[in-house]
Amino acid sequence: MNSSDGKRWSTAILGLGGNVGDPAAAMAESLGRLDQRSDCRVTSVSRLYRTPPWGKTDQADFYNACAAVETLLEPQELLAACLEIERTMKRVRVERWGPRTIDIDILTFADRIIDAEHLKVPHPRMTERAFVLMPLADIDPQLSVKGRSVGDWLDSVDRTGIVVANENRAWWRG
Ligand code: A4P
Ligand code: MG
Repeated sequence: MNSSDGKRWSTAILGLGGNVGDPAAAMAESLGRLDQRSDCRVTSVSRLYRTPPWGKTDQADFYNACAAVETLLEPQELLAACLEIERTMKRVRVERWGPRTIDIDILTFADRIIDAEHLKVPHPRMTERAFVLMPLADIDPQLSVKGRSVGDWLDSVDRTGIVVANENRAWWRG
């Protein structure tokens, strides 16, 4: 599939999370904003999960989800679009792995491997994190990441405390 100016559609998978305010609403709004762009379309969204905090554990539970996005953007441009949405959602960054309104990570971008200063794809920590792998398995358990399927990676991580907060995969639609 090509657009008129020769750009190609690629499929990227995003990981979304937050634990301040109303994270589900913030994630829904973020996905809506991406989907409204003419160069992005949200094609598949996972169930919504509530997950215990990973890393820095003395903070509120997170909500997490994943979404597949078809895009004409280059990876760096998609990152810029996600960061712009994060800024718009008034994300306040205080400490690493600390509380956040909305965090959007690019987990994969087609089968590209990117090791730039401000963009690492696949996301370096995604295969250790049940809060990423569980929603990702809703979208594509067969997806190969760093030589193993998402389903295989999921079998190797601790899923303790993670619950489905919304079964309805249209949870993000307004
Ligand atoms: N960056 C590099 N690669 C990427 C990528 N693939 N996608 C750069 C997005 N950004 C990428 O991002 C800081 C910078 O990383 C970006 O500006 C971009 O240039 P950040 O998300 O603020 O990174 P961080 O918080 O310093 O580190 P990290 O490890 O990315 O944090 P995470 O992964 O976002 O983790 N517990 C639960 N249960 N659920 C969560 O969602 N999230 C975090 C934050 C901690 N604990 C959690 C959760
Ligand atoms: Mg991040």
